[in-house]
Amino acid sequence: MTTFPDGFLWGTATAAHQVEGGNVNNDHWEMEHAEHSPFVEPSGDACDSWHRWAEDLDLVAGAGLDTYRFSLEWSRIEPAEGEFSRAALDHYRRIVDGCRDRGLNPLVTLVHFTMPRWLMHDGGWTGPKTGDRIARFAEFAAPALTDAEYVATINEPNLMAVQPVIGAMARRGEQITGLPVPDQEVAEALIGLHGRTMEVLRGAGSRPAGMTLVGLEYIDEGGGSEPLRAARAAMMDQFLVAAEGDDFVGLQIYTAQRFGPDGLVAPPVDQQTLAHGMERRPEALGAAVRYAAGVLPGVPLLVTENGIATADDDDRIRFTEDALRGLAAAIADGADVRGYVHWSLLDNFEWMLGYAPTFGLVAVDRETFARTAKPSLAWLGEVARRNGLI
Ligand code: IFM
Repeated sequence: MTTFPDGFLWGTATAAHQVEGGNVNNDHWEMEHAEHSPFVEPSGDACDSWHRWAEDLDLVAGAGLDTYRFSLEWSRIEPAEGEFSRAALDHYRRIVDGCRDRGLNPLVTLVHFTMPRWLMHDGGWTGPKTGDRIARFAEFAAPALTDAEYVATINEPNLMAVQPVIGAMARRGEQITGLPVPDQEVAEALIGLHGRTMEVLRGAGSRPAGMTLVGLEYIDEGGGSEPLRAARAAMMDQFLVAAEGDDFVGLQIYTAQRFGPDGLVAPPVDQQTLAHGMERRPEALGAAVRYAAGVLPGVPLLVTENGIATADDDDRIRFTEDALRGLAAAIADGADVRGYVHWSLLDNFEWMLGYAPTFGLVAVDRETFARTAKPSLAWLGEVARRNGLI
């Protein structure tokens, strides 16, 4: 039996725009409906979790997991600049309470990619007023989060800083074979916003707070050490260093990047997951955790996402088991990891790719929103109950 540390958290995650439905007032809704939108379909009703969140929590707790990660939707809480909705914030407070009532530790993310439309049209993430605005939002939201187990400020700022680069490449018709390096101006802006949010949360006596980052395994295929080092410095190191004084760092790990002398090398075709195009690489979890633990030896780590987009649930179990073995080995070698949160609870809206990639432990009927647990949900619940792998 491979065991995990006592008190290790086991959970699963969602994010507001991907599951709630009807988030008509954020930037993504607007982009989904723009002429020549890069989104293959709009989010629409998503999984209707705005109404069905209690059923979602029942599924998590019923399986034997003890942690649920979800996010607030800023555009519902502050629909117009400076105009706050107590009713919307109460909705999220009820989810926090609903977690605790079921024995679940709530892990709450303040911003998971989306911003209100008014912010998109007045500066966005790099705008001069965005620091004050995110601080004001965090200040309003903080009282609803006093019973959270952990609070995350911004989800994957390192990936958010890559998105404008991908957008520009797509517009130039360039082929995208892997993640390009982040736009440095956006990276610095997001690190600054994280810092402002942390100040507010600390001032409000918040629960342990930090940011969640995309983590990758970096593989040198031969002669690739220099481009590898530069890419990792831009994508990981600058963000990890910025998290040095935080209470935790969340890591969201799916895949690897391979480098040769000329930079990124495409993954072997037979190793790409069917629905998502990322390399199927369960080893990435242990490798990326080891790297982060080496850079930030004093900061507790949480795996806040890990998973695979596949229609083959047996493969989801195989992938997750292999990934967890790598995680257990990293912990045995000294990485201070406090929990594992699987992405995702539900088959949900996978951003520009729409509903085709299925990351969920639970299937969702697109007409009725009926939830059907897949075998992987019970499997992960068993792992959680045992706190280990046989
Ligand atoms: O669906 C996303 C999530 O919103 C952020 N992390 C990666 C997931 C899978 O692509």
